[in-house]
Amino acid sequence: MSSQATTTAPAGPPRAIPELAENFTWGVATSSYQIEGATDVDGRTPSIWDTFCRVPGAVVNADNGDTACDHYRLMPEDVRLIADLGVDSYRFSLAWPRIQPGGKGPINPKGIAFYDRLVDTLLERGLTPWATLYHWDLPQELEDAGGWPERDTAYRFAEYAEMTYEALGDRVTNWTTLNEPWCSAMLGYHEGIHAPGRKNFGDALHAVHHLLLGHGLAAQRIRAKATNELNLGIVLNLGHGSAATESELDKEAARRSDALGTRLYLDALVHGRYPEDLLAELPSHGIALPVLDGDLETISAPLDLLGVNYYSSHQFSGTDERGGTRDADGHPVVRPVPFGLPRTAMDWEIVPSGLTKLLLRIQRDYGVPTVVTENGAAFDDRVAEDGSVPDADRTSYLARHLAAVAEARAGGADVRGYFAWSLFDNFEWAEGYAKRFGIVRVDYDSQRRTVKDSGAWYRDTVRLTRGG
Ligand code: IFM
Repeated sequence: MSSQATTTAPAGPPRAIPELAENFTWGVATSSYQIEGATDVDGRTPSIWDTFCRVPGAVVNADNGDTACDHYRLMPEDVRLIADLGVDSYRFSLAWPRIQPGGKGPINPKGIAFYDRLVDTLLERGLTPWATLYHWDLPQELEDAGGWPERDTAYRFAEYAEMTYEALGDRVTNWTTLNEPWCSAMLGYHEGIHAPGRKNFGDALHAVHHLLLGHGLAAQRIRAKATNELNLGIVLNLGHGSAATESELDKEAARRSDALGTRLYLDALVHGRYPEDLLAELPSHGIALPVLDGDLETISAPLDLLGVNYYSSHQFSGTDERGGTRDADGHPVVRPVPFGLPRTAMDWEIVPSGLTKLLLRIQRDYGVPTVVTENGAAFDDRVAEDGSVPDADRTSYLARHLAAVAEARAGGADVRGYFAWSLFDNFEWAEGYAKRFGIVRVDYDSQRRTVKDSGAWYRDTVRLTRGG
Protein backbone atom coordinates (compact mmCIF):
# COMPACT_ATOMS: atom_id res chain seq x y z
CA MET A 1 0.00 0.00 0.00
CA SER A 2 1.24 3.44 -0.83
CA SER A 3 0.81 6.44 1.37
CA GLN A 4 0.32 9.85 -0.05
CA ALA A 5 0.67 13.31 1.45
CA THR A 6 -2.62 14.99 2.16
CA THR A 7 -3.58 18.27 0.62
CA THR A 8 -6.18 18.87 3.28
CA ALA A 9 -6.39 22.45 4.52
CA PRO A 10 -4.82 22.98 7.96
CA ALA A 11 -7.24 22.86 10.88
CA GLY A 12 -6.54 26.31 12.24
CA PRO A 13 -6.36 27.03 15.96
CA PRO A 14 -8.65 25.12 18.30
CA ARG A 15 -12.08 26.63 18.79
CA ALA A 16 -15.28 25.67 20.55
CA ILE A 17 -17.70 23.40 18.67
CA PRO A 18 -21.08 24.57 20.02
CA GLU A 19 -23.00 21.55 18.64
CA LEU A 20 -20.83 19.27 20.80
CA ALA A 21 -21.03 21.26 24.02
CA GLU A 22 -23.97 19.62 25.77
CA ASN A 23 -24.65 15.98 26.69
CA PHE A 24 -21.60 14.85 24.84
CA THR A 25 -18.77 12.61 26.07
CA TRP A 26 -15.24 13.37 24.90
CA GLY A 27 -12.72 10.59 25.12
CA VAL A 28 -9.71 8.72 23.89
CA ALA A 29 -9.56 5.02 23.05
CA THR A 30 -7.14 2.07 23.01
CA SER A 31 -7.33 -1.73 23.14
CA SER A 32 -5.63 -4.33 25.28
CA TYR A 33 -3.39 -6.20 22.84
CA GLN A 34 -2.40 -3.00 21.08
CA ILE A 35 -0.94 -1.31 24.17
CA GLU A 36 -0.58 -3.55 27.21
CA GLY A 37 2.45 -5.74 26.54
CA ALA A 38 3.16 -8.11 29.47
CA THR A 39 1.67 -10.96 27.52
CA ASP A 40 3.12 -13.70 29.72
CA VAL A 41 2.65 -12.34 33.22
CA ASP A 42 0.12 -12.90 36.00
CA GLY A 43 -1.40 -15.98 34.42
CA ARG A 44 -2.30 -14.55 30.99
CA THR A 45 -2.38 -17.24 28.31
CA PRO A 46 -1.76 -16.67 24.58
CA SER A 47 -4.41 -15.11 22.40
CA ILE A 48 -4.85 -15.71 18.68
CA TRP A 49 -2.81 -12.57 18.08
CA ASP A 50 0.18 -13.90 20.04
CA THR A 51 0.05 -16.94 17.78
CA PHE A 52 -0.59 -15.04 14.53
CA CYS A 53 2.33 -12.66 15.16
CA ARG A 54 4.63 -15.72 15.07
CA VAL A 55 3.47 -16.74 11.59
CA PRO A 56 6.23 -15.73 9.16
CA GLY A 57 5.08 -12.83 6.99
CA ALA A 58 1.81 -12.26 8.85
CA VAL A 59 2.79 -8.95 10.49
CA VAL A 60 5.01 -6.18 9.11
CA ASN A 61 8.55 -6.47 10.52
CA ALA A 62 7.41 -9.60 12.42
CA ASP A 63 6.23 -7.22 15.16
CA ASN A 64 4.16 -8.48 18.08
CA GLY A 65 2.39 -7.23 21.19
CA ASP A 66 4.88 -8.64 23.71
CA THR A 67 5.85 -5.17 24.93
CA ALA A 68 3.68 -2.77 22.89
CA CYS A 69 3.34 0.47 24.91
CA ASP A 70 4.20 -1.32 28.16
CA HIS A 71 0.91 0.00 29.49
CA TYR A 72 0.46 -2.92 31.89
CA ARG A 73 3.42 -1.50 33.83
CA LEU A 74 3.00 2.20 33.07
CA MET A 75 -0.76 2.37 33.62
CA PRO A 76 -0.80 4.93 36.48
CA GLU A 77 1.32 7.41 34.49
CA ASP A 78 -0.77 6.78 31.40
CA VAL A 79 -3.97 7.55 33.28
CA ARG A 80 -2.41 10.80 34.52
CA LEU A 81 -1.64 11.69 30.91
CA ILE A 82 -5.25 10.98 29.87
CA ALA A 83 -6.53 13.20 32.67
CA ASP A 84 -4.17 15.97 31.53
CA LEU A 85 -5.84 15.84 28.10
CA GLY A 86 -9.01 17.05 29.82
CA VAL A 87 -11.26 14.38 28.32
CA ASP A 88 -14.21 12.87 30.19
CA SER A 89 -13.66 9.27 29.42
CA TYR A 90 -11.23 6.52 28.51
CA ARG A 91 -12.29 3.61 26.29
CA PHE A 92 -10.16 0.49 26.78
CA SER A 93 -10.65 -3.20 26.20
CA LEU A 94 -10.26 -6.14 28.56
CA ALA A 95 -8.02 -9.03 27.61
CA TRP A 96 -10.03 -12.23 27.82
CA PRO A 97 -6.88 -14.43 28.20
CA ARG A 98 -5.82 -12.34 31.20
CA ILE A 99 -9.19 -12.51 32.94
CA GLN A 100 -10.11 -16.09 32.05
CA PRO A 101 -6.93 -17.81 30.88
CA GLY A 102 -7.60 -20.40 28.21
CA GLY A 103 -11.14 -19.07 27.79
CA LYS A 104 -12.71 -21.31 30.41
CA GLY A 105 -12.77 -21.86 34.15
CA PRO A 106 -12.78 -19.39 37.01
CA ILE A 107 -11.68 -15.77 36.92
CA ASN A 108 -7.94 -15.18 37.27
CA PRO A 109 -7.51 -12.94 40.33
CA LYS A 110 -4.24 -11.44 39.09
CA GLY A 111 -5.64 -10.77 35.64
CA ILE A 112 -8.77 -9.00 36.81
CA ALA A 113 -6.71 -7.12 39.41
CA PHE A 114 -5.05 -5.11 36.65
CA TYR A 115 -8.40 -3.84 35.36
CA ASP A 116 -9.59 -3.30 38.91
CA ARG A 117 -6.63 -0.98 39.46
CA LEU A 118 -7.15 0.67 36.08
CA VAL A 119 -10.81 1.41 36.85
CA ASP A 120 -10.00 2.75 40.31
CA THR A 121 -7.19 4.91 38.95
CA LEU A 122 -9.48 6.33 36.25
CA LEU A 123 -12.19 7.12 38.77
CA GLU A 124 -9.71 8.74 41.16
CA ARG A 125 -8.73 11.07 38.33
CA GLY A 126 -12.31 11.88 37.43
CA LEU A 127 -12.33 9.82 34.22
CA THR A 128 -15.29 7.65 33.24
CA PRO A 129 -14.30 4.12 32.19
CA TRP A 130 -15.72 2.70 28.91
CA ALA A 131 -14.98 -1.00 28.84
CA THR A 132 -15.00 -3.16 25.71
CA LEU A 133 -15.14 -6.86 26.48
CA TYR A 134 -13.61 -8.14 23.25
CA HIS A 135 -11.20 -6.35 20.96
CA TRP A 136 -9.89 -9.37 19.06
CA ASP A 137 -7.71 -11.19 21.62
CA LEU A 138 -9.52 -14.55 21.62
CA PRO A 139 -7.87 -17.12 23.90
CA GLN A 140 -5.91 -19.46 21.61
CA GLU A 141 -7.53 -22.53 23.20
CA LEU A 142 -10.92 -21.38 21.92
CA GLU A 143 -9.57 -20.99 18.41
CA ASP A 144 -8.08 -24.49 18.70
CA ALA A 145 -11.60 -25.68 19.50
CA GLY A 146 -12.92 -24.05 16.31
CA GLY A 147 -12.99 -20.33 17.13
CA TRP A 148 -15.87 -18.00 16.26
CA PRO A 149 -17.26 -20.25 13.50
CA GLU A 150 -18.24 -22.59 16.37
CA ARG A 151 -21.39 -21.84 18.35
CA ASP A 152 -19.76 -22.79 21.63
CA THR A 153 -17.48 -19.73 21.43
CA ALA A 154 -20.57 -17.53 21.84
CA TYR A 155 -21.45 -19.33 25.08
CA ARG A 156 -17.86 -19.07 26.30
CA PHE A 157 -17.93 -15.32 25.58
CA ALA A 158 -21.14 -14.83 27.54
CA GLU A 159 -19.63 -16.62 30.53
CA TYR A 160 -16.48 -14.47 30.39
CA ALA A 161 -18.60 -11.31 30.00
CA GLU A 162 -20.66 -12.14 33.05
CA MET A 163 -17.68 -12.84 35.30
CA THR A 164 -15.97 -9.66 34.15
CA TYR A 165 -19.10 -7.59 34.70
CA GLU A 166 -19.50 -9.08 38.16
CA ALA A 167 -15.99 -7.94 39.04
CA LEU A 168 -16.18 -4.40 37.64
CA GLY A 169 -19.86 -3.55 37.18
CA ASP A 170 -20.09 -1.81 40.54
CA ARG A 171 -17.85 0.95 39.10
CA VAL A 172 -18.11 0.64 35.32
CA THR A 173 -21.47 1.61 33.81
CA ASN A 174 -20.46 1.92 30.12
CA TRP A 175 -19.92 -1.46 28.45
CA THR A 176 -19.60 -2.60 24.90
CA THR A 177 -19.46 -6.28 24.07
CA LEU A 178 -17.54 -6.63 20.78
CA ASN A 179 -15.33 -4.28 18.85
CA GLU A 180 -15.84 -4.48 15.08
CA PRO A 181 -17.16 -8.03 14.56
CA TRP A 182 -16.79 -7.43 10.80
CA CYS A 183 -13.01 -7.37 11.27
CA SER A 184 -12.98 -10.46 13.50
CA ALA A 185 -15.03 -12.39 10.96
CA MET A 186 -13.98 -11.06 7.57
CA LEU A 187 -10.33 -10.17 8.14
CA GLY A 188 -9.73 -13.10 10.48
CA TYR A 189 -11.68 -15.94 8.82
CA HIS A 190 -12.21 -14.85 5.21
CA GLU A 191 -9.29 -12.70 4.10
CA GLY A 192 -6.85 -14.28 6.54
CA ILE A 193 -4.93 -11.04 7.10
CA HIS A 194 -5.84 -10.85 10.79
CA ALA A 195 -5.68 -13.57 13.43
CA PRO A 196 -6.40 -16.43 13.24
CA GLY A 197 -5.51 -16.13 9.53
CA ARG A 198 -8.10 -18.46 8.06
CA LYS A 199 -9.48 -18.03 4.53
CA ASN A 200 -12.96 -19.41 4.19
CA PHE A 201 -15.99 -17.25 3.43
CA GLY A 202 -18.40 -19.76 4.93
CA ASP A 203 -16.44 -19.87 8.19
CA ALA A 204 -16.46 -16.07 8.23
CA LEU A 205 -20.24 -15.91 7.94
CA HIS A 206 -20.66 -18.52 10.65
CA ALA A 207 -18.30 -16.38 12.74
CA VAL A 208 -20.53 -13.33 12.14
CA HIS A 209 -23.57 -15.16 13.49
CA HIS A 210 -21.74 -16.49 16.53
CA LEU A 211 -20.16 -13.13 17.29
CA LEU A 212 -23.60 -11.50 17.22
CA LEU A 213 -25.04 -14.34 19.27
CA GLY A 214 -22.16 -13.93 21.74
CA HIS A 215 -23.04 -10.24 21.97
CA GLY A 216 -26.71 -11.04 22.63
CA LEU A 217 -25.98 -13.74 25.22
CA ALA A 218 -23.44 -11.54 26.98
CA ALA A 219 -25.90 -8.63 27.05
CA GLN A 220 -28.57 -10.91 28.59
CA ARG A 221 -26.24 -12.07 31.33
CA ILE A 222 -24.95 -8.60 32.10
CA ARG A 223 -28.44 -7.11 32.26
CA ALA A 224 -29.53 -9.93 34.57
CA LYS A 225 -26.71 -9.04 36.98
CA ALA A 226 -26.96 -5.26 36.76
CA THR A 227 -28.25 -3.51 39.82
CA ASN A 228 -27.00 -0.02 39.01
CA GLU A 229 -26.89 2.21 35.95
CA LEU A 230 -25.95 0.40 32.74
CA ASN A 231 -25.16 1.76 29.30
CA LEU A 232 -24.61 -1.33 27.14
CA GLY A 233 -23.94 -1.70 23.45
CA ILE A 234 -21.72 -3.01 20.70
CA VAL A 235 -19.15 -1.33 18.43
CA LEU A 236 -19.27 -1.66 14.64
CA ASN A 237 -16.89 -0.34 12.01
CA LEU A 238 -19.03 1.39 9.44
CA GLY A 239 -18.78 3.73 6.50
CA HIS A 240 -21.15 5.38 4.05
CA GLY A 241 -21.38 3.41 0.82
CA SER A 242 -22.63 4.82 -2.46
CA ALA A 243 -22.79 3.86 -6.12
CA ALA A 244 -19.94 5.21 -8.26
CA THR A 245 -22.42 6.15 -11.01
CA GLU A 246 -26.18 6.06 -11.54
CA SER A 247 -25.89 2.78 -13.46
CA GLU A 248 -27.95 -0.16 -12.18
CA LEU A 249 -24.80 -2.28 -11.95
CA ASP A 250 -23.11 0.24 -9.67
CA LYS A 251 -26.22 0.62 -7.55
CA GLU A 252 -26.35 -3.17 -7.18
CA ALA A 253 -22.70 -3.21 -6.13
CA ALA A 254 -23.38 -0.56 -3.48
CA ARG A 255 -26.37 -2.57 -2.25
CA ARG A 256 -24.29 -5.74 -1.98
CA SER A 257 -21.55 -3.97 -0.06
CA ASP A 258 -24.11 -2.42 2.28
CA ALA A 259 -25.72 -5.80 2.91
CA LEU A 260 -22.45 -7.50 3.84
CA GLY A 261 -20.81 -4.58 5.67
CA THR A 262 -23.67 -2.82 7.44
CA ARG A 263 -27.12 -4.43 7.28
CA LEU A 264 -25.82 -7.92 8.14
CA TYR A 265 -25.00 -6.49 11.57
CA LEU A 266 -27.48 -3.67 12.14
CA ASP A 267 -30.58 -5.38 10.74
CA ALA A 268 -29.89 -8.33 13.04
CA LEU A 269 -29.04 -6.21 16.08
CA VAL A 270 -31.88 -3.73 15.75
CA HIS A 271 -34.59 -5.38 13.64
CA GLY A 272 -33.96 -9.02 14.55
CA ARG A 273 -33.54 -10.25 10.97
CA TYR A 274 -30.76 -10.83 8.48
CA PRO A 275 -31.05 -8.91 5.19
CA GLU A 276 -33.23 -10.80 2.70
CA ASP A 277 -31.10 -9.77 -0.28
CA LEU A 278 -27.97 -11.18 1.34
CA LEU A 279 -29.72 -14.39 2.43
CA ALA A 280 -30.89 -14.85 -1.14
CA GLU A 281 -27.30 -14.73 -2.41
CA LEU A 282 -25.66 -17.00 0.15
CA PRO A 283 -26.72 -20.28 -1.52
CA SER A 284 -24.68 -19.30 -4.59
CA HIS A 285 -21.68 -19.38 -2.24
CA GLY A 286 -22.81 -22.69 -0.77
CA ILE A 287 -23.45 -21.03 2.60
CA ALA A 288 -26.35 -21.06 5.06
CA LEU A 289 -26.22 -19.05 8.29
CA PRO A 290 -26.31 -21.36 11.34
CA VAL A 291 -29.32 -19.63 12.94
CA LEU A 292 -31.28 -21.57 15.55
CA ASP A 293 -34.72 -20.70 16.93
CA GLY A 294 -34.53 -17.75 19.27
CA ASP A 295 -31.10 -16.56 18.16
CA LEU A 296 -32.35 -13.41 16.47
CA GLU A 297 -34.45 -12.47 19.50
CA THR A 298 -31.34 -12.83 21.64
CA ILE A 299 -29.26 -10.77 19.22
CA SER A 300 -31.83 -7.99 18.87
CA ALA A 301 -32.49 -7.18 22.52
CA PRO A 302 -32.54 -3.35 22.73
CA LEU A 303 -29.19 -1.57 22.71
CA ASP A 304 -28.52 1.43 24.94
CA LEU A 305 -26.01 2.67 22.41
CA LEU A 306 -24.29 1.79 19.19
CA GLY A 307 -20.56 2.45 19.01
CA VAL A 308 -19.51 3.62 15.56
CA ASN A 309 -15.90 3.35 14.45
CA TYR A 310 -15.41 5.51 11.39
CA TYR A 311 -12.31 5.91 9.24
CA SER A 312 -13.39 6.23 5.61
CA SER A 313 -16.19 5.72 3.09
CA HIS A 314 -16.38 4.10 -0.33
CA GLN A 315 -18.23 4.25 -3.60
CA PHE A 316 -18.68 1.06 -5.59
CA SER A 317 -18.76 -0.11 -9.15
CA GLY A 318 -20.35 -3.31 -10.42
CA THR A 319 -17.72 -3.72 -13.13
CA ASP A 320 -14.03 -4.48 -12.96
CA GLU A 321 -11.38 -2.35 -14.70
CA ARG A 322 -11.98 -4.24 -17.95
CA GLY A 323 -15.76 -3.85 -17.81
CA GLY A 324 -16.40 -7.42 -16.61
CA THR A 325 -19.29 -7.99 -14.22
CA ARG A 326 -18.24 -11.32 -12.64
CA ASP A 327 -15.23 -12.10 -10.48
CA ALA A 328 -13.00 -15.18 -10.86
CA ASP A 329 -15.52 -17.28 -8.88
CA GLY A 330 -18.46 -16.14 -10.98
CA HIS A 331 -19.89 -13.78 -8.34
CA PRO A 332 -20.96 -10.20 -9.15
CA VAL A 333 -18.15 -7.65 -9.03
CA VAL A 334 -18.17 -5.19 -6.11
CA ARG A 335 -15.25 -2.86 -6.71
CA PRO A 336 -14.43 0.18 -4.58
CA VAL A 337 -13.66 3.15 -6.81
CA PRO A 338 -11.53 5.95 -5.34
CA PHE A 339 -13.08 9.39 -4.94
CA GLY A 340 -9.66 10.90 -5.67
CA LEU A 341 -9.41 12.40 -2.18
CA PRO A 342 -6.28 12.71 -0.02
CA ARG A 343 -5.32 9.57 1.88
CA THR A 344 -3.88 8.64 5.27
CA ALA A 345 -0.78 6.49 5.71
CA MET A 346 -3.12 3.46 5.72
CA ASP A 347 -4.02 4.45 2.15
CA TRP A 348 -7.57 5.19 3.34
CA GLU A 349 -9.32 8.09 1.65
CA ILE A 350 -10.29 10.96 3.94
CA VAL A 351 -14.07 11.35 3.64
CA PRO A 352 -15.48 13.37 6.57
CA SER A 353 -18.82 13.92 4.80
CA GLY A 354 -19.32 10.13 4.93
CA LEU A 355 -19.42 10.30 8.72
CA THR A 356 -22.25 12.84 8.67
CA LYS A 357 -24.18 10.74 6.16
CA LEU A 358 -23.57 7.56 8.12
CA LEU A 359 -24.74 9.01 11.45
CA LEU A 360 -27.88 10.43 9.84
CA ARG A 361 -28.56 7.13 8.10
CA ILE A 362 -28.25 5.18 11.39
CA GLN A 363 -30.67 7.62 12.98
CA ARG A 364 -33.12 7.23 10.10
CA ASP A 365 -32.94 3.46 9.56
CA TYR A 366 -32.19 2.21 13.06
CA GLY A 367 -33.04 4.97 15.54
CA VAL A 368 -30.39 4.00 18.11
CA PRO A 369 -28.25 6.52 19.99
CA THR A 370 -24.68 6.48 18.73
CA VAL A 371 -21.25 7.25 20.10
CA VAL A 372 -18.28 7.62 17.76
CA THR A 373 -16.13 5.11 19.61
CA GLU A 374 -13.15 5.42 17.23
CA ASN A 375 -12.04 8.00 14.70
CA GLY A 376 -8.53 9.03 13.78
CA ALA A 377 -5.75 8.59 11.30
CA ALA A 378 -2.28 7.16 10.77
CA PHE A 379 0.26 9.49 9.21
CA ASP A 380 4.01 9.26 8.83
CA ASP A 381 4.85 11.56 11.72
CA ARG A 382 8.03 13.60 11.87
CA VAL A 383 9.68 14.42 15.18
CA ALA A 384 10.98 18.01 15.18
CA GLU A 385 14.38 18.91 16.59
CA ASP A 386 12.79 20.19 19.77
CA GLY A 387 11.10 16.80 20.23
CA SER A 388 7.60 18.01 19.31
CA VAL A 389 5.46 16.20 16.75
CA PRO A 390 3.89 18.74 14.34
CA ASP A 391 1.21 16.44 12.92
CA ALA A 392 -0.97 19.01 11.16
CA ASP A 393 -2.46 16.33 8.89
CA ARG A 394 -3.85 14.42 11.88
CA THR A 395 -5.16 17.62 13.47
CA SER A 396 -6.92 18.46 10.23
CA TYR A 397 -8.39 14.95 10.09
CA LEU A 398 -9.76 15.25 13.63
CA ALA A 399 -11.10 18.77 13.05
CA ARG A 400 -12.92 17.81 9.88
CA HIS A 401 -14.47 14.70 11.42
CA LEU A 402 -15.56 16.55 14.55
CA ALA A 403 -17.22 19.09 12.26
CA ALA A 404 -18.93 16.16 10.52
CA VAL A 405 -20.25 14.90 13.88
CA ALA A 406 -21.45 18.42 14.71
CA GLU A 407 -23.28 18.57 11.38
CA ALA A 408 -24.93 15.19 11.99
CA ARG A 409 -26.05 16.33 15.44
CA ALA A 410 -27.42 19.55 14.04
CA GLY A 411 -29.27 17.44 11.47
CA GLY A 412 -30.98 15.39 14.18
CA ALA A 413 -28.67 12.42 14.76
CA ASP A 414 -28.56 11.38 18.44
CA VAL A 415 -24.77 11.24 18.75
CA ARG A 416 -23.61 11.21 22.35
CA GLY A 417 -19.85 11.18 22.24
CA TYR A 418 -16.57 11.01 20.38
CA PHE A 419 -13.43 9.01 21.19
CA ALA A 420 -10.24 9.80 19.33
CA TRP A 421 -8.38 6.75 18.04
CA SER A 422 -5.96 6.47 19.39
CA LEU A 423 -4.59 7.77 22.64
CA PHE A 424 -1.21 6.23 21.76
CA ASP A 425 0.74 5.07 18.77
CA ASN A 426 0.38 1.33 19.20
CA PHE A 427 0.45 -2.13 17.65
CA GLU A 428 -1.56 -1.68 14.45
CA TRP A 429 -2.29 -5.38 13.90
CA ALA A 430 -0.93 -6.69 10.58
CA GLU A 431 0.85 -3.33 10.09
CA GLY A 432 2.81 -3.82 13.33
CA TYR A 433 4.28 -0.61 14.73
CA ALA A 434 4.83 0.90 11.27
CA LYS A 435 1.57 2.86 11.32
CA ARG A 436 1.04 5.49 14.00
CA PHE A 437 -2.50 6.52 14.97
CA GLY A 438 -1.72 8.20 18.29
CA ILE A 439 -2.44 11.74 19.40
CA VAL A 440 0.39 10.86 21.79
CA ARG A 441 3.65 9.60 20.31
CA VAL A 442 5.27 6.54 21.82
CA ASP A 443 9.01 6.05 21.47
CA TYR A 444 9.10 2.26 21.56
CA ASP A 445 12.76 2.14 22.71
CA SER A 446 12.38 4.40 25.73
CA GLN A 447 8.57 4.13 26.17
CA ARG A 448 8.58 7.92 26.38
CA ARG A 449 5.20 9.52 25.64
CA THR A 450 5.00 12.90 23.84
CA VAL A 451 1.70 14.67 23.29
CA LYS A 452 1.61 15.46 19.57
CA ASP A 453 0.33 18.79 18.26
CA SER A 454 -2.93 16.98 17.42
CA GLY A 455 -3.21 15.89 21.07
CA ALA A 456 -2.74 19.47 22.28
CA TRP A 457 -5.29 20.64 19.69
CA TYR A 458 -7.79 18.01 20.85
CA ARG A 459 -7.24 18.96 24.52
CA ASP A 460 -7.82 22.66 23.74
CA THR A 461 -10.86 21.90 21.60
CA VAL A 462 -12.45 19.94 24.45
CA ARG A 463 -11.66 22.75 26.92
CA LEU A 464 -12.98 25.51 24.69
CA THR A 465 -16.12 23.55 23.79
CA ARG A 466 -16.76 23.09 27.47
CA GLY A 467 -16.43 26.84 27.94
CA GLY A 468 -13.04 26.63 29.66
O1 IFM B 1 -6.28 0.05 15.37
C1 IFM B 1 -7.54 -0.28 14.89
C2 IFM B 1 -8.45 -0.68 16.04
O2 IFM B 1 -7.92 -1.72 16.75
C3 IFM B 1 -9.79 -1.09 15.51
N1 IFM B 1 -10.34 -0.08 14.65
C4 IFM B 1 -9.50 0.42 13.60
C5 IFM B 1 -8.18 0.87 14.16
C6 IFM B 1 -7.28 1.41 13.03
O3 IFM B 1 -7.03 0.43 12.08
